[in-house]
Amino acid sequence: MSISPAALESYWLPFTANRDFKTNPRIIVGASGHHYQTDDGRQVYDSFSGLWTSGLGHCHPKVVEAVQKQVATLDYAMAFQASHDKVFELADQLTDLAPQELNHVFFTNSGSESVDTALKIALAYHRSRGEGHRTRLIGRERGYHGVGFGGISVGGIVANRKMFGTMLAGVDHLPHTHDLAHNAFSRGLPQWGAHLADELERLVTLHDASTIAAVIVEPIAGSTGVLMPPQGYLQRLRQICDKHGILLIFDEVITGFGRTGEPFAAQSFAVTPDLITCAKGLTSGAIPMGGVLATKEIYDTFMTGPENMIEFFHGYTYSGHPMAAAAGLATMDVYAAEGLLQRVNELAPVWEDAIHSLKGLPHVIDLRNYGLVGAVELEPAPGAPMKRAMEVFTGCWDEGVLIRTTGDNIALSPPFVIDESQIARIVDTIGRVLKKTA
Ligand code: PXG
Repeated sequence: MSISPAALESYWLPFTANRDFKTNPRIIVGASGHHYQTDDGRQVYDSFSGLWTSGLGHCHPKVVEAVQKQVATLDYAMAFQASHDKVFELADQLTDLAPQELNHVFFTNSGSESVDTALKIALAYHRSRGEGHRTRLIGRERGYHGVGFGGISVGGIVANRKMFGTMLAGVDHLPHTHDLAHNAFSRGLPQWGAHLADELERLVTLHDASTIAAVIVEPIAGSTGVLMPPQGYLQRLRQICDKHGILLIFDEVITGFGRTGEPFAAQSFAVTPDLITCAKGLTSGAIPMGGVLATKEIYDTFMTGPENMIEFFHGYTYSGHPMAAAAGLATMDVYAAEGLLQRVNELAPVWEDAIHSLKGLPHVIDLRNYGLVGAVELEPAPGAPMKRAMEVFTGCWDEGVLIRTTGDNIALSPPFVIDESQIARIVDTIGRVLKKTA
């Protein structure tokens, strides 16, 4: 190991069992393509593309070159009342990729900032239209929308919420859509559950539409264990939002940029929200960056009042940072030049078969897939939730494959450049480790 135990102490790791990690650290010292290099000289296959980030694989030469060039040309540009050339180009490319109606973008530095920005846009939009009484935000159980106070308020993962007081007032939640009794082992989108969107009508009846600003959901819920939307569910949410003048926000921080075989899941599922949050794949993880895509209707609503006045009192020092913009432009180039969306669509059936080949292995109670996203749900060990999944995680790490676990779910999101033999390797490794898991 390259770092002494004492030298591990100062760093407080995010979303990590710090004491456990520090007794058995997993230290990554390099990356290239599909693999991480560890400090003990091993190559580990990255079957999670960073944290859903690195669809191009790691250290793509075009992204590396663009960032190196940018830092030597313009390291930072004042972001308020001034800007720089690259970010306009990126905004154009991004809005070209997005559903046609979403033709403006506000840049942030992360998914959490994108979510809080989108919630603020929704509230301010209604207020600008004289509907300042629409202040209520609706999230969903098991939703993950980052860690800002807005994001945890609309989020629905109890561990992320319970320590942090009352959070935002006036938030309610839809039920989640995960139901093993009806949908276990579904391939692609499950058939049962579209009616769960009707719970929004119940919330409208309870609170009155005039109090509700927006509904936010992940098209595919990622962090909570990879939950696919039931067929027709998102369409139904859209219809109910339209009926009641409620904005629909898709949090596409993990689904954005090709994971579902289209630039955005909104396009894969043919449902157009009013706002889309994104991050991660926007720069293939190389430089932190997020964004909120908004419709012209929303943008234009802000563009009123005296022209010398700031229209939206919100933004970050690093909004549209030059290096992030350069990384984003290079990433967009590579998506197009290497036909990566096409590749996701070609690989998706192979991926689906590979994931579902794990059926029947010990502890496996569900398998889920869509595009290049996969999940294996395990029966929790009696009285010890998460233990089994962690055992599989460390077993796979020892065998040279990095997977991600959340609760007793294994989540997989390999790089788009994966090939069939590497898909087989991931699944074979998980299968072998599962057979050894108590
Ligand atoms: N929204 C969604 C839907 C996300 O998945 C965020 C917001 C927050 O993004 P930032 O950049 O602030 O972390 C996320 C982040 C996992 C995993 O294992 C998922 C995320 C982050 C880390 C791990 O599924 N998603």
